[in-house]
Amino acid sequence: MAEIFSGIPVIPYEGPDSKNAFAFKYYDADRVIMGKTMAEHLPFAMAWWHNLCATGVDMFGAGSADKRFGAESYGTMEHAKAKVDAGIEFMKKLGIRYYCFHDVDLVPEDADINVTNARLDEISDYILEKTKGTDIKCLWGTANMFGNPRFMNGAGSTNDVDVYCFAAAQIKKAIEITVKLGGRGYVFWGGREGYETLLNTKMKFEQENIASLMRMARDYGRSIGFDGTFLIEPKPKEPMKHQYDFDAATAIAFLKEYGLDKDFMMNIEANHATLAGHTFQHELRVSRENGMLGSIDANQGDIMLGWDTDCFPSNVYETTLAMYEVLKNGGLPGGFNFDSKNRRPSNTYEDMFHAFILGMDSFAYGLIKAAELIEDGRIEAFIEKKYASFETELGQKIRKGETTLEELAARAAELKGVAIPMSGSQEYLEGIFNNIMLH
Ligand code: XUL
Ligand code: CO
Repeated sequence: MAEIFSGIPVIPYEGPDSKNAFAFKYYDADRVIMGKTMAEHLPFAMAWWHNLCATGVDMFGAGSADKRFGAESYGTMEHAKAKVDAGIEFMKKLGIRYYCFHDVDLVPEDADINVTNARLDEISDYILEKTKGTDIKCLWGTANMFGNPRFMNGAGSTNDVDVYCFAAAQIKKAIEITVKLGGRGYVFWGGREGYETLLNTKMKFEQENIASLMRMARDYGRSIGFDGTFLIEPKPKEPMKHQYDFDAATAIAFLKEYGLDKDFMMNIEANHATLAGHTFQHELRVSRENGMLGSIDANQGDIMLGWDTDCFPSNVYETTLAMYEVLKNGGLPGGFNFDSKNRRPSNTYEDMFHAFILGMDSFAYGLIKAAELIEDGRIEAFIEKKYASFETELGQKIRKGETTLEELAARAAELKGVAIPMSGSQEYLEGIFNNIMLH
């Protein structure tokens, strides 16, 4: 088959001094860090929608990138297959082993769901044929339950039983295709699961219906042999004004309320965290400390803009703190999906590669520095010291829930004066962090 990205080689690792635009400066797949290779630490994935489908269309203008990949026109099965060919060549050249998809990223959606489903069968056969003999697999799949106008009032949260049936049908098919393609996860991103105004909304009712849909998805998935992780991808707003999966804490409380916390984990996206007014690290920490850090949608926002810009990650301070959480989590059952897109004026094939080299190098650098942060030990030693008073007998009684307000009040009475805790020393710690980052 003809090469699509002709002139672009397999991307080698050349190290930080290389000036080659088509080489990794930090991502060295075989380099061992804390007992695992970089490739093992960083199961990167390509998002079908951004990389193979999106042309840069925005509300002000038409697409600027040509993503036909040699097909005659968009919206045909010929084009769907050309995207498979392009995607596999792209992943091979970058050494990426995973991809993520929405059902309608893979094939053009027909007005009749039976036709769409037949196309999904055909394209998944084609993907399997084309990836045979490679180690390329699906990381996770999902159903697009936000694009079609029928989902204008939500999918699981819709007011209309027939629309709810379409959501169920799409989930059923998307889980089947995910299993067929060897997926490790199945994602629910509540694209329109929320509301514009409470003047027309039964909030609890809608949340109960979303939970029922997830429960049915879990039961069906398990019944057809899916033993991977179901994931919720929290996001506070956009497209709806308010979305029910606002952030990790909200999504985790929802899963616990409806008895889904044993089968579901979080898929944390950096730009969704910042939209919720949190740092990426905060969302990862909340998920990790609840035993629910499942996967990552790797991107970053733009601090000057208030929407989901899905920029490729370049901020190595942020990727380092993210990788610190991942290392502390013992890795991820999922991976790192670049839910990131080229800027609209970056419209060439070369730009697609530069974007992934940037993202992969940023996470590789983050991994290197997070390991150094842990091995250095100064910050962790400081945290231990900060909480050391809880190692005393009384501190331990508090930790174990074995004391009373009366006993604690008696101790305060003995102390008489005001107890001042030790300094938080933030600037000292930021200096250590800088020292590690810049050395
Ligand atoms: C939207 C978003 C989605 C999910 C999958 O903000 O992140 O692409 O990752 O539906
Ligand atoms: Co995402």
